Amino acid sequence: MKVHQAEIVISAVSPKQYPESDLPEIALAGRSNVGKSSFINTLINRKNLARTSGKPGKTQTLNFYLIENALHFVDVPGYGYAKVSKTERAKWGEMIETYITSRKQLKAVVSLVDARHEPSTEDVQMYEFLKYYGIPVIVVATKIDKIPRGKWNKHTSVIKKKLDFDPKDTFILFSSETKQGKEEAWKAIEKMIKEDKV
Ligand SMILES: Nc1nc2c(ncn2[C@@H]2O[C@H](COP(=O)(O)OP(=O)(O)OP(=O)(O)O)[C@@H](O)[C@H]2O)c(=O)[nH]1
Ligand SMILES: [Mg+2]
Repeated sequence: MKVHQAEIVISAVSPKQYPESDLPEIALAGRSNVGKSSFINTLINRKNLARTSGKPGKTQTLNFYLIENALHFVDVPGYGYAKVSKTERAKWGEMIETYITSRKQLKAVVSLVDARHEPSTEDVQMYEFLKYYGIPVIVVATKIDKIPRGKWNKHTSVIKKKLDFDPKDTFILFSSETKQGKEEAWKAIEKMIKEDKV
């Protein structure tokens, strides 16, 4: 998709704040600091529309971005951020769970993992959660620019094995630095948002 127009629509916490729109939605999930906001910015050719930060925990609400009047990207706060209280973590869980299990427009979740490391317990739980609810998943391994090319296959198999990756899902090596995987990601997303429109 060639993106010319992209804007933030709303930062939502509860369902009544979700945009009233039937447009398909693609949500981003992943550990704090893994590169969710950077992924959105890369796909829409913007530097910092989805706010990014070296500090984890930047994104705190469900941020809906309208893209080309064709879809919403939903930037979701990251998990695994240590400096978060139990109460906040519970609120986070409820916010994500409500959104993922109730939003009819949700076509797929882009589940981001850090390409450098074996997926964390929370990464595995997130993937299992999405599979349990039958949500199509696009697994994106970020920061691939930090791994030498000769090790890409090894890292791919470590990630797939730990996640018990379903071969029906899409797996993409990605970098918001080099833009590697950008076209592949758009292709996967476009397929998901078109699938039931035929
Ligand atoms: N080298 C490299 N750095 C990246 C990449 N993607 C993100 N980063 C950096 O990682 C940091 C976190 O990126 P964000 O996009 O803010 O991460 P996030 O997942 O949105 O984080 P939260 O909003 O805290 O959940 C920033 O300093 C980014 O510049 C990548 O592909 N390669
Ligand atoms: Mg973010």
